[in-house]
Amino acid sequence: MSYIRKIDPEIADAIQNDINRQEYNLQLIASENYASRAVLEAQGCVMTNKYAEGYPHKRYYGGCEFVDIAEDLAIERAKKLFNAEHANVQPNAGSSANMGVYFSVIKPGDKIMGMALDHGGHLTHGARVSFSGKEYHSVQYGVNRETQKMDYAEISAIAKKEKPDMIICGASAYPGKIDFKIFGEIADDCGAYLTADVAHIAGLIAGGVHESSVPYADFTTTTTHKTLRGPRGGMVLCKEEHAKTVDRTIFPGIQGGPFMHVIAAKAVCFKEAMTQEFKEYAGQIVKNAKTIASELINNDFNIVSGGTDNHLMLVDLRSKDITGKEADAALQNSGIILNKNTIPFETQSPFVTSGIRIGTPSVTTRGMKENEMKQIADMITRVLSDINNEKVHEEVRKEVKELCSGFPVYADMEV
Ligand code: DSN
Repeated sequence: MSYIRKIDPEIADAIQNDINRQEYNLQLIASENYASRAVLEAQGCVMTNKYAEGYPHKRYYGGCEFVDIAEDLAIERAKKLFNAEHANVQPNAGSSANMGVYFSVIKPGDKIMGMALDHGGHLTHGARVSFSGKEYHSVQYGVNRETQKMDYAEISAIAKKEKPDMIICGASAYPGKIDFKIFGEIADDCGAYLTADVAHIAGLIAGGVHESSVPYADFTTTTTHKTLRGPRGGMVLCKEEHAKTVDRTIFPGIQGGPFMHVIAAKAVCFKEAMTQEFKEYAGQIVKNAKTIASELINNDFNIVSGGTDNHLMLVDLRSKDITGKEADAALQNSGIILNKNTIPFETQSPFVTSGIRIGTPSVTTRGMKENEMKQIADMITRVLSDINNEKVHEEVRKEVKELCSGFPVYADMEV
């Protein structure tokens, strides 16, 4: 990346510092990952220059013959990877994928039913502050107070009473498996469309570790950069009967020129996700998350719902008398990067929170396994047990750097 340094040293420094930050800290943010060099190269390529409004072979601009190859490959691979009838790979983000689906089949004022944000849902699943809560009449479901898991009987009862036009399942901070088949039945029973937003677990589905939503949902939306480990972006998968309306809604409905460099990188990501190595990666993500959760439970932490079946867990810090905000800051100062997170039935503000979210996609990409997870759980425990002790932070910072040095990912990258 020598050109950046010549032209813009300030940005070169910022990028170099972020390379070092990513390399020598433990990335435990559940929605982040390390994209491969092949994905990064595609995302940084000359296709960024190309306008290609429209779809492959039906563009509004000349010179699209090579970006057409990239988009055709991305579409075909996405369909194969997820066994889907139709794929639209143009959404720039998960939020625009969701917007594209809602705008396709429901009208402003119609009723949507998604999981509440503080129970693990996403902003675009009907939260008041998002377009989804403003444009639509939003009703929300949550987890059961006792089990802290989805209660399908209760979700079904809400659906029967509210008769939503669209049900949204999928979550950003839910550590359990989601039963898409039951959601399909609930949606059928009340005549609603079902959208499964699998952004967090798309890599687990692709790797065969979690059941796919595709057979049961009218629409499956996802981002491509979380467990799927591709470039930052979104995608819609749907039944053939909805293909035309989804395509028309994504372009020209809500987006203009697609990011062809990102679409090329999505194609690379889907190819990588079809490999045996990726299947093993997806399995290891879950094994790693289970190891951290059980170690933290042994160390007397409360884990929401008692454990995890996916790539993340939520630690309820109320019994430790510390907030998510304090824990997040102390861990960051020790080289452990994660995020404060609301827990079900949260009483603190979203800026403070009672919990933290821990995810294993990034550390698993580095090649870390159960032994390293035990070490990570031990470091988290030491920091959170003596949260203001700068000496502990310093010790842990050193251990984190040593651990990361043994599992290089971008160490040879230079700007
Ligand atoms: N912001 C993402 C997350 O961290 O879960 C969801 O889009």
